[in-house]
Amino acid sequence: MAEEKMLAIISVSDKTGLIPLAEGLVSAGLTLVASGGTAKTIRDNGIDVHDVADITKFPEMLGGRVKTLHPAVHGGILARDSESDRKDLEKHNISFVSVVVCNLYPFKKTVQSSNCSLEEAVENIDIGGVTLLRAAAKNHERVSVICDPADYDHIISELKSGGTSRERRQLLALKAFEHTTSYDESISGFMRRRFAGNGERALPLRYGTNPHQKDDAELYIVEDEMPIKVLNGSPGYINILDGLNGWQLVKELSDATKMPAAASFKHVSPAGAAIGLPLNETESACCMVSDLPIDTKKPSLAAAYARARGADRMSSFGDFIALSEKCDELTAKIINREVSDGVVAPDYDPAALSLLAKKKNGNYCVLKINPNYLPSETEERTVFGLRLRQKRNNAVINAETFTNVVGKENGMNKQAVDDLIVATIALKYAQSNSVCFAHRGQVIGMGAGQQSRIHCTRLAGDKAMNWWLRQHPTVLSLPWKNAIKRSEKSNAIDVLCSGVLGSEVSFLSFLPSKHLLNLKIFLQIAIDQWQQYFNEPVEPLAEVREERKQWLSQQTGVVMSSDAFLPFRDNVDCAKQFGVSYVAHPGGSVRDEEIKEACDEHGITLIHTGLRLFHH
Ligand code: 93A
Repeated sequence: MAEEKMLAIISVSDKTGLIPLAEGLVSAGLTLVASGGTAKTIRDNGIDVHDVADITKFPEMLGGRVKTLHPAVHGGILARDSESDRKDLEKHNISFVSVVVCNLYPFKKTVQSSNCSLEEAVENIDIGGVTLLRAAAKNHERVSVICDPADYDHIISELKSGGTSRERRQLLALKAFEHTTSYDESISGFMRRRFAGNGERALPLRYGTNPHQKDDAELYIVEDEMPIKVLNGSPGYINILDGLNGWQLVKELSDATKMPAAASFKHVSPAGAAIGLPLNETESACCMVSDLPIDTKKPSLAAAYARARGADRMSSFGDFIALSEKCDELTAKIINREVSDGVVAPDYDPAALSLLAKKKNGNYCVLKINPNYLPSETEERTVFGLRLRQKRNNAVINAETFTNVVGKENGMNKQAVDDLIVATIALKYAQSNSVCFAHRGQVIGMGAGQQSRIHCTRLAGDKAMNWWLRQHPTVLSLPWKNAIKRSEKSNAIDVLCSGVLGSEVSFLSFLPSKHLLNLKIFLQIAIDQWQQYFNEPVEPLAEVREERKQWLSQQTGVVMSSDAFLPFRDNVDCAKQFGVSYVAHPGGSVRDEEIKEACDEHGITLIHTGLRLFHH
């Protein structure tokens, strides 16, 4: 073969556009060399083409497993335009290759078929083609590499008019590397499922976010061991999101406070989160754990979960739980009698595991996480086919975070600092915007996922108000009938404390009287139904407005944290109504001064954290 002749190596599984491509390459002055099937197709169409064997002097072998893997091919591709490389080629009678056209064995398509055997998959792992693409892409300074039939036309026209530009070759090289990367990902994905799919690297999930997103739902890890083991049940996609967010939350919370921590997640936001501060009698009653022997002197994991679950019992219904420590039997007992979807913890006492494994007819999801697992510093996700990458939010929140008091100091103390840590770490794992109220080591109001900050604050305040009202003597002494379920009690208490029981008629008085009459009847039925839970009639709290207001005004010492700066003072004014005495936000608003004035006015200690904590 004449030394000056430039070769184009063609080896394609997908033969779309092959003939016009071959014609184009010939008319651009290139000599064609192609692998078996590709050469045959070209030749059958009357176009001159050499077999690879013509330059390798070696036949294709092993039934096609070795076609192009030869120095005569790769020397021609990888040689630089330099004196010494030229000499090497001359010495071995090898021609320069200036164009490589290759697309790979259809591995992805092959393994998509449900009855694909391992042998079939293995035979579809392309070696020589990947090597052609990689070599040509590496030597893009001189070689044009084409892996996509959609590029044939414009590359041919560039080759015909003097050759491809360096920029074009760089883009083609990038495309080839991306092509081989995604090809290798599908091979490793297949291998992971086949060889390490029983939990070592991959966990199949029940389904994705919704039941119709069933195919391919899995959790997997690359180049590391799976830090999660499924001890019972079978997690779904949202369970994993809740579990991973919850685990980070409780781990950071217990690291920062040196106390056991628990979180109760729903829809990827904490409905409750707490450290295991011993509960007082009222808190025990509100959290519906008065009957259990939870330590009243020392912090405990049981107290942490009782608080996390007790804060907003309505939102925690069907929660996914995270525990910072080995789950003991007492904590498992609390979990056992609640409606819940699953739990993640570093370990389980045998008695605890045996209780949990029986829950939900044996389907309760129990995950064990390796507490020493460290994720990589960057994280990635795909949205609408596009990949997003960022540094992980590894901001550490501890007592140091709350040292910058910018307004009048009104008595920071250890409890306030711990509560600020609880509220702020909870925000770090709550969907933004979010504002969180905490008191005595637990979240008492989470306002998450609102686009307007004041709505977050109102929502958090509303939930905090609910928490306070649940401690009202009327609520604590409700004359329950026997056999009312825990979830029904929570619901009935929520109706009572939210003030929705029959109290909404007045503001609807603009309605035509006919409708109003219907509505009154409707509400009366609701009240009657509600009264069915009790042995004797209960007077709704909302109807004793003054008493309600009076009760709420006694509450103080609450902390409020915000995941981004407070834009207006209305947030502070609103918070004050719910007993907030400490406000932490990043600061940096144009109205910082106005916020400070509002805090000073209300006797609230204001802290700038300098740390924005959006989470999505
Ligand atoms: O089995 S291989 O990995 N061994 C090789 O040496 C080799 N060289 C090219 N497969 C190889 N190829 C692939 O063959 C190409 O990537 C292309 O997909 C296919 C084209 O084969 P044919 O020209 O025989 O139709």
